[in-house]
Amino acid sequence: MTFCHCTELCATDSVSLYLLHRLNPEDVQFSSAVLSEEPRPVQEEVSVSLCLEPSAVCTLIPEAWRFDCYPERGVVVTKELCEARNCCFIPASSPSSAARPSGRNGIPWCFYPPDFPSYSLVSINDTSLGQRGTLAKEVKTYYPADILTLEVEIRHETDSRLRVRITDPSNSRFEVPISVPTCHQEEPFGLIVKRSSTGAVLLNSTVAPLFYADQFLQFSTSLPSQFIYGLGEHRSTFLHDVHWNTLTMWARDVPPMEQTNLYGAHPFYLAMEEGGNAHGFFLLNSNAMDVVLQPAPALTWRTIGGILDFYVFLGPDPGSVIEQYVEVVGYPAMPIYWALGYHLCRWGYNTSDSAWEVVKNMRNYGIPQDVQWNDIDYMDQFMDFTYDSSKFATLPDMVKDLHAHDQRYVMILDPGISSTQPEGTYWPFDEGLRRQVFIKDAEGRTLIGKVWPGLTAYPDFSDAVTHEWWYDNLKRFHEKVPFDGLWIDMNEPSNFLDGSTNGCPSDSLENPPYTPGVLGGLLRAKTLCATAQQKQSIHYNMHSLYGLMEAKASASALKRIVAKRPFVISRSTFPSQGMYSGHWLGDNRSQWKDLYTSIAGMLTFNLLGIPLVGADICGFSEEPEEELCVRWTQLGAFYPFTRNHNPQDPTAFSPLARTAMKQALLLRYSLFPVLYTLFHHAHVHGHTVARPLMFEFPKDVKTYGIDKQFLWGKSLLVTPVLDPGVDYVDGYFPEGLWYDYYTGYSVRSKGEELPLQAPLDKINLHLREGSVIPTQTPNLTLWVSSGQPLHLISALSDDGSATGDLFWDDGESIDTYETNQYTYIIFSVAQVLTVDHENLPSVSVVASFQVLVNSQDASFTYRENQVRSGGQG
Ligand code: MIG
Repeated sequence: MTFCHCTELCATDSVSLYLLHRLNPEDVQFSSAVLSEEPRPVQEEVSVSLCLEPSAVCTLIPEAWRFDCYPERGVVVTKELCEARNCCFIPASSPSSAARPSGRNGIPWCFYPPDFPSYSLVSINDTSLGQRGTLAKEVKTYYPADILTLEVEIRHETDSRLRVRITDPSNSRFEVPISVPTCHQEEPFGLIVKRSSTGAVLLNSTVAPLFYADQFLQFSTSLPSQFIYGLGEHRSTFLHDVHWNTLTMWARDVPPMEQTNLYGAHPFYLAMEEGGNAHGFFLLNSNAMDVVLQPAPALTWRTIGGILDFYVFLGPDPGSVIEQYVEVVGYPAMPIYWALGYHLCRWGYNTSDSAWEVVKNMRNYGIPQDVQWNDIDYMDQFMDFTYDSSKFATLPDMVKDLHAHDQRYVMILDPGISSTQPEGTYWPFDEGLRRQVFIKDAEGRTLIGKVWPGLTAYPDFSDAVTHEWWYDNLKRFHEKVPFDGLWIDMNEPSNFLDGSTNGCPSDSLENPPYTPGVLGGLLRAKTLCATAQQKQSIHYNMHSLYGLMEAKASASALKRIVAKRPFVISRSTFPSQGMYSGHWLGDNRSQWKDLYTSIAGMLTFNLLGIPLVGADICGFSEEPEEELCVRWTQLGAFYPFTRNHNPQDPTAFSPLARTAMKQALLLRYSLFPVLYTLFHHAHVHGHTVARPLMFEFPKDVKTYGIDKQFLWGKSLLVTPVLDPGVDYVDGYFPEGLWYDYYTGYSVRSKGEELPLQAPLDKINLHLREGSVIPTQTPNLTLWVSSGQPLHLISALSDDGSATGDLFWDDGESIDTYETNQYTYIIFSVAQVLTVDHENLPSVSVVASFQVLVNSQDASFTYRENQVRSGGQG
């Protein structure tokens, strides 16, 4: 359909087809095609003048509504260049944007006029689930291989999920090879999705032209608010800044910094609407892309390949949006129980004995530890599936000792396989060559890059043959070192060279007409050539899927080897990753700022269906101050995945600091039943584990930007200290009754910030009214502590009631929920006023337990007359 904002005055050939579909009877009305009633504020004016002077039209477009016509970087965009694209050129008013003739973040000087050519809807037919139509455009734009005819398919897949696919009917294009619920083709443009109950416009693509050239696909939409979340992986606040903020996606090995594409790519956002409703948007596309946020508010997807295939999730509350998203990309795996314990890691133990020493010290000090890790220094010359037989001679003994103490061992693996060992001496490479598992260059030779072991080949995890080879390697190594889990690093994939030892060809894949704002300016920067060949497609399309596919191979191999739930932690991630692995937030620094940003990172990954996530506790690079490391261990005790990866472990600090860290970890261990149950709900329902406050209080706008506090599930509020030298912290308490976890004292909040005492040995924790949580006496490992008796803590609401639940199983068998090998208990507590035989009134508490054991009912009720109300009871 044409991009035309004026139905009346110049709607000559533009289709005024206005389709209305009931998506959800109550909720949403959806229309495709040109619609001109509400879209954008300036509409009236624009449409009037459109039929007048073209340059006058340009001046009528408010700066916030300019859509960038010249996103190319490194070009000084002049009036001439801009007008050659038939776009409007007006230098921006604010001085701060003067720096940008072509920069990535600022008000565009060169922007689309309202009549810029776009697609018209030339036909549309009903299908069983929606419509299918044809889009056509008359003029080609300046991007090569512009596709003039497109097919669009709109499917109302469920009551809460709309899917739109726009494809090229005459050529098949790359599609992301992950299994999403099956659907067929095409998409629309000129799309408006409106929530009927409120009138909120969730999506309106008529605000800018649609592009669909071979290597330049662009789609813009207005947003109903400035409250946008998700769009990983980036270092930012939890709430994204919409003031000309470009978020680039292309998996990249780099220490997290703002405005930079990081390890993973997640083209999904959650948006809040007025009144507390929420919806989500997922673009199923793995190519390098920019997502541009601008203050209109509006958002532009700009990708350089694949198709436009997107989903709209209608919520209507934030938690439901995530459930609906996770239903499409895949539910996160239920972690093995010890995944939720404390993990200790370090790059540079240098010997197995020194790693072992730390384990023993931890035990001596009574500090909980479930898992010991090793980084690349365990390997022989950094080669996968080997260990240094002198410095790490005692590694097998250490692993044996860990197992004897109910502890586990995890080691790192990098994808790069050394390619320079004498033939016959390094099975992984020899065998890999034989089975042809490695990624090839454009000419079909094994592509060689450089990583820790020196020159390396890269396994192609998009090929099933490679999965089998990976399994064989793991199995052979497991016979020497019986590891329990895997840490997969460098899987962007990272390369110390750009492309390969032979460089890369020069063609339109390596130098696309438009390159998103990737760090280094080239797709091949610190990774493989875009032209490299993988089984399922060229690396240009597959790049950001590398970590996902390696995780999938690793999880399935591990499952076969240990016959338990596989534990894998991956650096690079893509949608559906949660099915195979967790994630750590990469190479942070030992700085207070990194402590703070870790919360946003953790919450974002919970939105992305990868709840098993945490940052390197105490920071990865630099030496932490003791105080920082204490505060970090306290916050880290509430990361769903808790790993210290710093030269300093808890035993390295003063007795005071050590004790504070120990307390924090014991607290986590005592809450294991709560955490484990939350993971069950993530696995079965797609719930978040670490949860933003706004998920529970979506009508309270004050919660929308909170990223210094968070919840576990619906009821445990965590308020960490994030600043040096303080013994108090301000925390926001949404309206209601909150109980101090340690004292049981309650505060009633009207929805306000309250000061809390926070000496060095305390992390503030509050229990929301109406909740019951199960706890256990902690011990040095989760194996032991999970065998302890259960306690219930009830935080009664005003009417004396509270509820909670517990999921329990053997902690490690595969698919216990799916095969009914579990117990699930719902606790409910009610205060009942009774009158005894002497007519004396008394209050008793009745607790009922709805119990399911292996799907059999085993419920019972319990009455007690003397129960403290509030706090621990
Ligand atoms: O080039 O294995 O993010 O956690 O310690 C650096 C060494 C490679 C990067 C990982 C980090 C790990 C380090 N690795």
